[in-house]
Amino acid sequence: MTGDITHAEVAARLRSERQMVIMAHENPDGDALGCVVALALMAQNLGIPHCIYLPGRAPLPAEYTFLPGLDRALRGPMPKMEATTTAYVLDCATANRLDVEGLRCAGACINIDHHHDNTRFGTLNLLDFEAASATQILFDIFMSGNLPIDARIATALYVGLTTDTGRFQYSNTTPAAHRMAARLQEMGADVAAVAHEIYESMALSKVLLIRRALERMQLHLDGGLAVSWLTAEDFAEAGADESQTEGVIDSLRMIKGVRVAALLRERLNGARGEYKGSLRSTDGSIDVSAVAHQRGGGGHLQAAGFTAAGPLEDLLEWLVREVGTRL
Ligand SMILES: [Mn+2]
Repeated sequence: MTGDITHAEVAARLRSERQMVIMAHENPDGDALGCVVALALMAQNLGIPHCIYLPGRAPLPAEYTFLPGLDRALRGPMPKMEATTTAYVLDCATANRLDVEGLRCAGACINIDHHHDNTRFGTLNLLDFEAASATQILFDIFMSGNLPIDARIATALYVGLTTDTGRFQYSNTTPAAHRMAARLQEMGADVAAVAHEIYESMALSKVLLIRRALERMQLHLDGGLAVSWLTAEDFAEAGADESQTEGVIDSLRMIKGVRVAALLRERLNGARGEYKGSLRSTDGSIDVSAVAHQRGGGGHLQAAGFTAAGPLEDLLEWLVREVGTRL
């Protein structure tokens, strides 16, 4: 049975939880990590036993490891849950990459998300497609229940907001997003420190990856599509891991005239020759999640992803064709 739950109802539940497992999607981004940290800190402040679980084993993106508590996150197989445990799944459009059987053991699974293609996999679902980030939904939950947001929680919520809006540049940067940012700053979020940690502390290995991606870049469709790719060898040469790919695509999307940017990267932990594709639409005129859906992926209208088997040449050809029909 799935049902909808309101912000206030989640806030009320939070005050009476006995045990929580707080989780997000595989290859978590700034929003997913901001969510799990903010909710874990709230659980801690409320005195609720809890843990953070992040599926997969790949290292977490280094730019977010300043957030407190991520070093204690459980990785690999999902922790065993009991009927007294509530699973909170954050910023996660589907349960595909989660252990669905393991989730069923929990007393309830609360799905809190803002992806428009969310599959409503929770026993209770709080979906807000207008929210700029999933941390915005958490913020609204905390505010509706008068749950005190301290400086550390404010910082974690701000991390999700600033990364999912592309530093308040994307079209999802609503007045509500700016109002939330202002409130978080008043609550103690250090916006300059966050910007420094996330955007001005880049590992050299990541810079080398970006350099390689730019060297490789191809422009197609009269400059409307910018594509590049990174192989396992590229990662080895740069001394980089998969978690350092986040943000590489931004160097492609910023070029004048580019309406869709695409990056294909070979998976290092998956099957050899399998690629993860990231897609960005710069002006929102093309729904890149529809392109990603063709290969079993998904996401937002302007930011989507998929995983597909190679060969690389076929994937590149398919991308040019698929984007070409939509430009
Ligand atoms: Mn998000």
